[in-house]
Amino acid sequence: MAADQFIPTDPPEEHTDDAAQVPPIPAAPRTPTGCFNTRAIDPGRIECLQILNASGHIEQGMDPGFSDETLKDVHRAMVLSRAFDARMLTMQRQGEMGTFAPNVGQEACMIGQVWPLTKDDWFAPSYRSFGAQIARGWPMDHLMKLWAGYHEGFAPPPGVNDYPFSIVIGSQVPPAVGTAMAMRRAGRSECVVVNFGDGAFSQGAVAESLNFAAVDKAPVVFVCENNGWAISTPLHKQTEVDALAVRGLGYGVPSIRVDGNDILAMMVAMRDACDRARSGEGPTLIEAVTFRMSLHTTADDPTVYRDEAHVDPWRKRCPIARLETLMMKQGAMAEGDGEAIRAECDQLVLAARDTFRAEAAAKPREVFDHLYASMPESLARQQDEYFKRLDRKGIE
Ligand SMILES: Cc1ncc(C[n+]2csc(CCOP(=O)(O)OP(=O)(O)O)c2C)c(N)n1
Repeated sequence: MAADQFIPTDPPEEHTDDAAQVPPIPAAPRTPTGCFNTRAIDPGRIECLQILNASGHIEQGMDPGFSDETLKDVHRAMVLSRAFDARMLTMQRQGEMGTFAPNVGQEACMIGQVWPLTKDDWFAPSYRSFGAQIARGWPMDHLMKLWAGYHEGFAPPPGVNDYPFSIVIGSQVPPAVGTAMAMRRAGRSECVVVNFGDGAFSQGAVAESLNFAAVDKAPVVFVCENNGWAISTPLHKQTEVDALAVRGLGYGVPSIRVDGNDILAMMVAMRDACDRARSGEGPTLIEAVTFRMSLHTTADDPTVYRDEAHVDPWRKRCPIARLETLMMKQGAMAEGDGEAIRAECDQLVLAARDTFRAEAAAKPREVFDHLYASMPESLARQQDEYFKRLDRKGIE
C-alpha cells in the first residue's frame, strides 16, 4: 500500500451526526514530497523528576522542604529494610527460609511509595516490597514466616490495609484497580497504591488495568519499579520504549519518570499522585527508575547473565548514602548517627528472628489442607499414605 494512502482526509461535508464527529487532529508532519512523515511522530513527552542528585545535593530551586523529622523517619525505614534484607539472605543460605527476593538498592522506591499513605489507604505489593510492607506495619517476624513458607505469613496483619503480595507477576494490579473503582463508587476519599516490575509491565493484565483505571478515574497510583531486569531479561530485550512511563499516555493516565534512588523525588511524586487520586482526578503512573543490585531471588545467580560492570555505576547511586549526605549537610544527622541507627535496626531484626524461631513450628499434616473445599478421593488416598509414613517416623 502506498504511503500517501495514509494521509488523513477531511470528514465528508454532509456528515451531521455530531456525536460521531472526529475532533480535528493537528496537521501531521509531512516529508518534502508531501507524504506523512512517520519518523517525526512524537510518541509523547515524559517528564523526569530528580531532586536529590547522585552526590546528595538538592537540585537548585527544588527543595521540597521536608522537616528533619520526616527525613529521619524515611532514612530509618530504608536502613531497617536493608538490615532485614541482609539478615534474610543469611537465613535463607542457612536453610531457615524457603526463598527470598532481595531489594538492596531499591529502598527509596519502596519507602517513597508508601510514605504518603494513611492506614485507611490500600497497598498492593509485588514480592520484592518487604521494606514497604514493614513501613506499612507488617511485623518482621510475620514476613519471616511468609518467606519460610508458613501460610499464616501471607495474611496481612490485622489493621493493615494491604493485599498479600503476588508471585504471579502483574496479577496484583487488576484487584488493586478494582478496589480503587469500588472506593470511588462508595464515595470514599482513600487511594490505592500498586507496584509491579518492568517485566510485569509486559503483562496484558497491567495494560488493561491502566485502561480501566483511566476510564473510571479510579483513585489508584501505579508504581512501576523499573529495576532494569526481569530475572535474566534486560529491559532492552523487554521493550522498544526508552521510558516505560510513556505507556500511560496511551491510556490517558498522567505519567512521570522518577529517579527511584532519590527518596525526595519519590516522596514528592507519590504525594502529588495520591493527592490527585484522593481528589477524584484519577490514576497516575510513576515509573521509578532504579536497579536490582543483587539476586533476582535466592534461586538465581546473576553472574551467569550479567556483567558486574552493569552494577558498578549504581553503587554510587545508593539511596541511603545519598540521603545521609544531605542530612549531614542540613544538620539532621551527626557523625556516628548512621552507625547507631544501623546497629539499632540490626537488633530489631535479630529480635524478630527470635520471635520467628519461637513461633514458627512446621505442621507437616497441614500440607493437604486449604486446597479444596471437599478433598477429591485421589488426594485423600495420598494424604492417608502420607500420614501413615509420618506415623511410622513418629512425626506429629
Ligand atoms: C505470570 C508469570 N509469568 C512468569 C513468572 C516467572 N517470573 C517470576 S519473577 C519474573 C520476572 C519479573 O520481573 P519484574 O516484573 O521486572 O520484577 P522484578 O523481579 O525485577 O522485581 C518472572 C518472569 C511469574 N512469576 N508469573
